Amino acid sequence: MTGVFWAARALLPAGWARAVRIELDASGTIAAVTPGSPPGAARRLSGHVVPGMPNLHSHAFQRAMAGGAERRSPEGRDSFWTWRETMYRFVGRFTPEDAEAVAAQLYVELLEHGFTGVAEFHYLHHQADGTPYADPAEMARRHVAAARRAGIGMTMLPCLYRHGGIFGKPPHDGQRRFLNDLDGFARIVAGARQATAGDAQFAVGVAPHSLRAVTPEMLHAMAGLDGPIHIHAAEQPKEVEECLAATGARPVRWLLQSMPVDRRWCLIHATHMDAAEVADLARSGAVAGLCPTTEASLGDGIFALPGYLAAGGRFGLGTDSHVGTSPAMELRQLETSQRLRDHARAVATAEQNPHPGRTLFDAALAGGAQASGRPLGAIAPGMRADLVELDDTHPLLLGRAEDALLDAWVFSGQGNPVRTVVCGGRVVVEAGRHLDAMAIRDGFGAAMRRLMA
Ligand code: NGQ
Ligand code: ZN
Repeated sequence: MTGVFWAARALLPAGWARAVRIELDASGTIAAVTPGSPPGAARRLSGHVVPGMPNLHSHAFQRAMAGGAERRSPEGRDSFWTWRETMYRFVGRFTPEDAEAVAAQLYVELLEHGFTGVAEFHYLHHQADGTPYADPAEMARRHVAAARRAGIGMTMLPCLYRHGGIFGKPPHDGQRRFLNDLDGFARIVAGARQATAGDAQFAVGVAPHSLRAVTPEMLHAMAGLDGPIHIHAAEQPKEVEECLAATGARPVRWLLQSMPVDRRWCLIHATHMDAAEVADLARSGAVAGLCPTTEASLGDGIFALPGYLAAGGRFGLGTDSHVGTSPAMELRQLETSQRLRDHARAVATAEQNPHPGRTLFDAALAGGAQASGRPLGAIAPGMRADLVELDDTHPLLLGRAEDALLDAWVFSGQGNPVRTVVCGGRVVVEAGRHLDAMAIRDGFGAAMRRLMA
């Protein structure tokens, strides 16, 4: 893997720099970064190079549903909960081959848009009738294989799903493929660790699905395991009501007061918080895992970004159900939903950071890296060599540079100005196309024909 890249401009931790030489070690980690260097024999990236964005929340199989679950149901009154029923019917169809093919296509699309890592919140564990596969980690391994094929970095988060409502309600029939006790869950974690051992492109963490799916005892046990810990929290008003009725506290408040929530934790969505929860989640050092296009698609609500940022809160981006697959689109949705609610502009800015594109991009890199539990999110020695070159001759970006170019990428147009993507030192996207895009798309096409048959 040892190699050298040269960037005409690169976004470094200290800011934009010119003529930057980036040297890698054999494992695909950055060894040295030297601005003001001649290109020499290095591979030249003549555009603006930014750190690859970590994607902190994915259910890869849902890529096969994206755009296909928009129809009104006969009863009307469609919601997150009716979408979930559709998802439960669809999830029954996936074979391991389908799951791998769909995940590989998703990971290609993420790379082509500038995501270079994915935290896979993985709960599609068992056969359609709920029986574990001969290898209980079969499905986890399929996702690891898809990540290797596409060349994206991964934080594999095996998910514990045990119940169908807070705390200990019986599971729903559509949840059969997800269910484990702590022992079954431990076998899947062990399989995921074995499949990824010694590979710097991977990390393993844990994911209690939500307060609807595990008990406080299970949460305590999982908090004692290694790696990042991710949980869905307070996405829908109904969850807040049920948690209040069961515990007397709102979900984010319950987590903050009952669990050792700190930098290891990532609360996915955290949409419905009161002002005190916003401030206290920010103070905890945990990451809010925001999935703006999915949250919009599912009618979840709008995250309390101004108060959260003012309190020093950390966030990262997930694409969750994959109706969007681009970091720029997620950031646009995040900022513009604040504008719609507050009748304001340039929300995620400060006097010393007047560009929302840059402010949001920096914050999402830092939060995404923290929640991924891998050395990501900066072009600096010791970090993975995850580089995204933006083509500054693309019509979307022409005439813009540096922070203003990030604003243009995030806030205008539909085109994709990502030209080259390097992930863990390997060039995976060239001239805007993933190098294995055609073969992976063929596999995805075959899987879609089976799934829709
Ligand atoms: C999921 N997705 O686990 O895929 C969930 C739906 C649930 C989102 N929350 C299922 N966006 O939360 O029960
Ligand atoms: Zn999710």
